[in-house]
Order: sequence, then C-alpha cells, then structure tokens
Amino acid sequence: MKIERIEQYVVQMQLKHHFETSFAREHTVDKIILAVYADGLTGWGESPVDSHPYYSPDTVETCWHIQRDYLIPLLLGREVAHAADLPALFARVRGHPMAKAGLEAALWDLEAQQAGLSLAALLGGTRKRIESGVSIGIQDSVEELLEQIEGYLAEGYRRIKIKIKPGWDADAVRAVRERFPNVPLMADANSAYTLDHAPMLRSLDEFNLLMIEQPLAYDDILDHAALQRQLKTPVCLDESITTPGRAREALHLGSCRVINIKPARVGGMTNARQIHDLCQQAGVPVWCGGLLESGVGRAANAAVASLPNFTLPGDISASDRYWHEDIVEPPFTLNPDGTLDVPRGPGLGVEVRRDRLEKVTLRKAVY
Ligand code: SMG
Ligand code: MG
Repeated sequence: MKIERIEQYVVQMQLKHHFETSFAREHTVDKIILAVYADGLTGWGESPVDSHPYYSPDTVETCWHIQRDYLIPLLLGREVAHAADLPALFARVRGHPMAKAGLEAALWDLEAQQAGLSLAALLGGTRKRIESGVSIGIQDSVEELLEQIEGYLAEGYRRIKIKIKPGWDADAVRAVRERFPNVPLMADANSAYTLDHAPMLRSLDEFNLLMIEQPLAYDDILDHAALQRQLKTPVCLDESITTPGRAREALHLGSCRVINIKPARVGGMTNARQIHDLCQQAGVPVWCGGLLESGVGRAANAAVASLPNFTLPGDISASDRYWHEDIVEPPFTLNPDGTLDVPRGPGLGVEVRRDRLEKVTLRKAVY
C-alpha cells in the first residue's frame, strides 16, 4: 500500500442519553476519524479519544498533535506491506496508543479491501455473530437504573454492565440483583477504589457478578493481584492493560482472571490480537470493550471480537444505543437473540456517509 493522502477529522457526536462513569458525566462524545488513501482505495479508522484525560492520557488535542507531527509524516509517501507492520514503524513514538490505533485501523481496512476480505477474515476471526452486552452509566436514582436495565433486556442484550463508584456500589448492585436474579451482570469501577476498599469489594462476592472491572488505579498491576487473591469474583483489567507487555505482567502476577481488550487502548488491532493470543495461551478469556465508538470504530471492534478467545459478551452494542444517526451505513442492529452480525463485506464492511461525517466535524486537516 502506497500511502498517498490522509484526512483527519475531529468529530463531536451527541449522545441520546448522558453517560456517567466514576470520572465524568458526558453528553457529547469527541473522537478523531481518519481516512487514509492508497492505491485508489480509502481506509477508515477511529481514535476514540475524549476531550479530557480522565479515562486515558490521550486526548483529542494530544492525538491530533501526535498524528499530525509524528505518525502521519511516517506514513505519507511510504509503501507499507501490512497493517501489522505499523507497531514497529510507530515504535519510536512512545505511548499515545489511541493516536496509533486510529491510523493502524485505516490501514487494516485498506489491506482487507485490497485482499477482497472482510477485516474479520484478515485478522483470523472465526465468529459470524458476537454476543452483545450493554454498559450502563451511573444514574440519578436506583429506580432509573432498574428502568434502563429493563429496557435493554427487553431489546435482547445478553449481559448488563453497570458503572460503580464509592457511594454508588453495593446498594445499586444489590437492587439490580434483587430485581434481575439471573441476568449476567458485572460492575466497572474505572479505578475508583484502592486496596483500602477491599472489604466493600469483597462484599460484592455475594451477588454472583461475572467480574469486577478495573477496581483499582488505572496503571496498577500489583495491587490488583493482591485484590484478586481476596475475591471470589474474577477481576477484569481494562485501563491497566495498555500493551502486550502489560498483559504479560498481569497474567504472570495473577492480577486478573479476565481481560477487556479495547484495540484503541492497546495501540491498535495488531497489539489487540497479540494480547488475545497471550490470554488464550494462559487460559484467560477476553471480551471486547468499547469507547463509545461511531460505526467506524464499532465495525473494527466487531471484527476483532470475532477472534476465537473472545468468549464473553462484550460492550459492543447496537448503533442506536448511543446515536440517533450513526455516520456509517448500515448501522449496527441487535439481532433478536442478542447478537450483532460481524460485517462480511470487504474491509470494515460498512460505508462511511461523508455527508453525515461533515455534519459532525469540528475541525479537519488534509495531508
Ligand atoms: O462503547 O459502549 C461503549 C462504552 C463502554 O463502559 C464503556 N466504556 O471503562 O469500559 C469502560 C468505559 C470507558 C468509556 S467511559 C466514557
Ligand atoms: Mg472499563
């Protein structure tokens, strides 16, 4: 692939309903969308960065800067054989996984289109459908939380994840369990606790949760290992796993029994696949997380989630869970059995609607 031209879009999409985690309540979602042109084809990628550094150290501004000043110059005019070569090409730039992931995704899309394969097939995916779960933010009241869950279960979602933080944890989980005794349920703390909270976290053992996601610090591996030893409930790591190396450390130390793989958080699909393989060898199941992606990132995530060790329902929900109108066609829709179809067409298998992209674009650059 000879990289000829790159377009970079800062996009802001309106959420249907606010989304609140232990770190922020959001009404809109920012992101960077990339179009990479090579050999008469266009590949699309998404860097699902926030405007703030509260989930990840990467923000819209750092991502824009690192892509414009370091990563895009490495690509323009270059002949790239495989998208999987990008981590090595980008290695001199330390960190900034989301900036790298958006560009790498566009090259994966290009490579799959050139090969006449779906992205899932090019990655080695085996599933045609993936089990879909939904992540539900912190609500103003437990009644609202229960109402939301009821709605999503009625739509067919297979697993419910609720966000927790000090003051919105054991009571909320208990209320959900009492109302829905058998629903596959988990809780995500987004790093809101420390080891001092171990007694409260242990008290969640009685609710038969699938797992507790990222209870401790966003960059911790060691304390999670100590916590996992004290809990019956599996610990799942999200924020802490930023590279295949961090996954190796966590697996070695027993910091978790499950890993949430988000391609954007780990620097792209090549690293995501490597972490998938490491976990598979270690007998640790994985699932695909989400960062409120548009259809561009959602399609790439669905392809990754078709790999064989993605054995747990993930956070890839239908487009209408967040958006009135997605920027791709067709949008992702939930099947009656609570699954999403992995796109089968060449590349991402969805078409970016440029008219809709332009409508939500705040800033654009062409290189
Ligand atoms: O894409 O449905 C989605 C979001 C899933 O809860 C989700 N993501 O920590 O797992 C997580 C959060 C991070 C994003 S919070 C704005
Ligand atoms: Mg999480």
